[in-house]
Order: sequence, then C-alpha cells, then structure tokens
Amino acid sequence: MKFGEVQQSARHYINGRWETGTTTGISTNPSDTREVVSEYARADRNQTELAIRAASEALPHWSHSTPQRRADVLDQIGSEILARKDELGMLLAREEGKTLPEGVGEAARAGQIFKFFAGEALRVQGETMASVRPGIQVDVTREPVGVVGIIAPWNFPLAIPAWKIAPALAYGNTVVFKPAELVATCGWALAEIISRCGLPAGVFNLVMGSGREVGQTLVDHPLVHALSFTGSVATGERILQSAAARRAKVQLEMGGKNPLVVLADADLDRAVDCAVQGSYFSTGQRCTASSRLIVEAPVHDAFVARLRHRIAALKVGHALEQGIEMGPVVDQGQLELNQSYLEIGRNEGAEHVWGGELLERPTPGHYMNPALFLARPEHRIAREEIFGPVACVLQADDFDHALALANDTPFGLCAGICTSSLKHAMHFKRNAEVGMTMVNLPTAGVDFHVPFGGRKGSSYGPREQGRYAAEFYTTVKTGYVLA
Ligand code: TXE
Repeated sequence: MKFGEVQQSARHYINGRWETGTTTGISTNPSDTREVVSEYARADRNQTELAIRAASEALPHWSHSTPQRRADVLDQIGSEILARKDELGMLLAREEGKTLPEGVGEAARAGQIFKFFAGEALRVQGETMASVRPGIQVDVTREPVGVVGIIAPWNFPLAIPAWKIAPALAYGNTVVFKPAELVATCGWALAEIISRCGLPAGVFNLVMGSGREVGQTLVDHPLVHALSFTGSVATGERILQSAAARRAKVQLEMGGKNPLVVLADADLDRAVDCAVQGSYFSTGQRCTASSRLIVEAPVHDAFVARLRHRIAALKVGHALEQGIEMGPVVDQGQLELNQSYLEIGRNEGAEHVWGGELLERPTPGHYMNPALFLARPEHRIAREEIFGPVACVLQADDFDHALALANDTPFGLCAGICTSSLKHAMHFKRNAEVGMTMVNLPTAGVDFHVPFGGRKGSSYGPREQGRYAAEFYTTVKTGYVLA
C-alpha cells in the first residue's frame, strides 16, 4: 500500500491490534477540499483508556528490554521512513498543505530522528561518584519515566510525533500517541510503520480523536506518568494545570512570536532571504516562524522594498504543484483567523505593505497571499502568535533598541539576527531571552540532534530533541552501596 496516493482508511492501533473507532472523522486536502485524504477512526474515553492500560501492562517488560533491542527497533523504523520518504512526504503535503519538497524533507527528518535515537538507546549514561561517607559507593542511573502520553499538533505531522515517540521508546517508556485530528492520516501512517518493526504489543499505541475527549483522558489518567505536548498556549496551560494537580511530569511546547533583527551592517539580500524563509515558508505555520522583523532605521526602507518585491513574486498554490513555494493554509478556521488579524492590523493603524488577499486557484483550497505590515510594538499583530503567512516590520533606532524590541514579548522560543558585526552577534546570542538563537540564518529550520525549546511563555519543562531529551523521558535514581 502506498501512503501518498490513495484514499486511506485509518484505524487506531491499540495493544498490537488495529481497531475501528466509536465514530469516524474525515480528513480533507487543504489544496483541494473536494478530496478526502482519509476516513479515520475517532476514539471515546473508554477506547483511550484501553490504550492507556495496554501501555501500562507492556511497561515492565519493555522498560527492562536491552538497549540493543530498542536500538534495533528504532533503526528499523527510521530505515523504513527514509526509504518511503517520498510517499510519506506526498501524504503530508496532501493532508497538511506543505509543498511537496517541504513534506518530503519533513518525512526524511522524521526518519533521521528515529535513527538518532536508535544510537541514543545505546548511550544511556549514568554517573559514579565517591560518597562523602567512608566505604560507600554512589551511582546515579537513569530509568524510564513510564507510560508517556504524546499529544501532537497539526503543523509538523511527522517530525513532531517522531521527536517525541523516538526518545520515549529509546529510553524504555511505553507510548499512547494522539495526533491532531487535521492530520490523523499522517499519525496513522507513522503508526503503520512502527507496528511492523518488532515492538511487543502495547508498547506503542495510536488513538485518534478530539483533544477534549482523547487528549483530556490522557492528561487526567493516573496510569499516564508523563505528557509531552506541542500546540497552542491555551491548551498547554490547561494541560499544565491538570497534570500538575496529579503530579504527572509534563513538557509543553507552545507558541512563538519570534524576532528577526536586521542591522544596518547586514548583507541585505541574505536578510531578505532569511525573512522570506522564516516568515512565509510552510505558510508561516511554524512555531519558529519569524513574525516580527526588527529593522535598524538606516536600512528599513530598503529592506521593506526588497522584501515586498520578493513576497509579491512568491508562487502560492496547490501543495503538489511543481514550483509552488507556499501551499494553502491548513483549514478554513486558520484561514479565517489569519484574515481576522489582517483586519485587526488595519484597524489598529498598522500600515499594510502588501498581500493577505484570498486567492482563487484551479482547485478549491484555503489560499491566501503572504502579507506584510509596518507595525508598532503595541499592535496586536506584533504581539500575538497568528500562525499564518503574516509578518510585520518594526523599526529600531539602533542595536540596543532592536534587542529590547526583540525581548519585548511574552514568548521566548527563538530569535535571529542578520549582521556582519561579531560583537553585536555575540551580544545578541547572549542576551536574547529565548531557547534558540540564529545568526545570519532564518529563525525556522533547526537540526534534529540538538535541544529544541524556549523560555518564557513558549515552553515549559525539559527541552526536546538531541541527548537532552533524556531529561524528560527518564528519571534518575541514586544508589548507595556499602562495599
Ligand atoms: O491547537 P490545540 P490547534 C496554535 C496556533 C493555532 C492554534 C490552534 O496559533 O492557530 O494553536 O491550533 C490537543 N487536552 N498552535 O487547535 O488545540 C489537540 O487535539 C488534551 C501553535 O490545533 O492546542 C491537538 O492534538 N489535548 C503550535 C493538540 O492538543 C488537547 C502548533 C494541539 O491542539 C486538548 C499548533 C485538551 N483539553 C497550534 N485540547 C506551535 N506554536 O507550534 C486540544 N488538545
């Protein structure tokens, strides 16, 4: 069966078996809303509890499996994803609306993440220390946290689940995975591969359905020891309250309002390139998108003119069409939200530079032009995460002002700067109140083998990805031995 081409019927994967749902949902193609991508199973509370119990029962065995066994499973999953990256990328493009090259790139990244954590399974480290008391040996070892509930968003339907599922399994945890409903088929495709790579029944479970029912059941269930969530701030906060009340371990990745600072000494072509890629690629639907372009006064007008020229030439259309640079918005709700922010921007007095119009294409889809505004720091379009192809330029008097503007946000995911000054680049790296900084690079686009996450309102709990993922997916035990 090829993932990319035909209409799929997607079932849950619970305790090693494929199960129909209590109801079904329909996933459609945002590039052509007449096209059904799948009819997928939707679970209720009872079915979700079955998956949680299966994960709980599988835990003792899997948590004691050898690192080699886990490495082999993860390596096999990674190999199959990489071998099928074109079909997976096509499915992703059809269901989420990323362009085909973006979809294939994301699928490849998901495969690489599984390969990386195959290696990490063999490298679980501890410490041995001298005791402060005579004759005693002390060691610190890492153990799995237990059953992990994984709640994923729609914007990276393969990579985000991969960077949560792979470390969870690598460190000996069992998993219940709930994809976002808009991209249930991608979640199912990932599960279909995982189901054939040698895991015992119950170690990995897929349950699709609503956040309110499936997600909330995971959040509240006493058998779920840890929750890894990526999504909106409002949902993240709700999950944090519930998880904290029952003392479950929790990791949240939420929004961003990331700045890209452009100093007067920057290579302006590169700066415009960074802005286009960071603000508009993937239709601006990335938590790392640069939606605030903070530009030093001497180059402000030249930068805006060049950026306007570039985005006016961006090719917007069907995600599978060759040469398309920006696909559709993911769904009607997000399209309306983006449009409402254009209105808010205009009403608050931000200057509309270009774009934002709804577009007609040969197929009915959620198409809009990329939009650019000149804004002031207090404008809502400069403060709130929109999650669409809408960016604004803020003018800065000098470097210090630019840095202050960059940090003037409740979010703290990432921040970029374009400059030829080493001094300013280093100062910015040190003083930007974020989890990730980029110099002369777009804010979006990160490696998979290093930590990912932010500060302030963007993130909560230990970082994801790279070897730092062990902080969340393991718990440490201190052992004392009188020899
Ligand atoms: O997010 P939700 P949505 C932002 C972006 C977007 C907005 C809404 O601004 O416009 O969020 O997107 C599950 N208990 N981001 O509605 O609701 C839900 O089913 C447990 C930014 O998709 O947060 C889905 O699987 N789970 C972000 C996941 O949570 C619940 C990426 C995310 O859904 C739940 C995505 C509950 N009570 C959206 N309610 C980024 N910055 O990366 C929902 N869910």
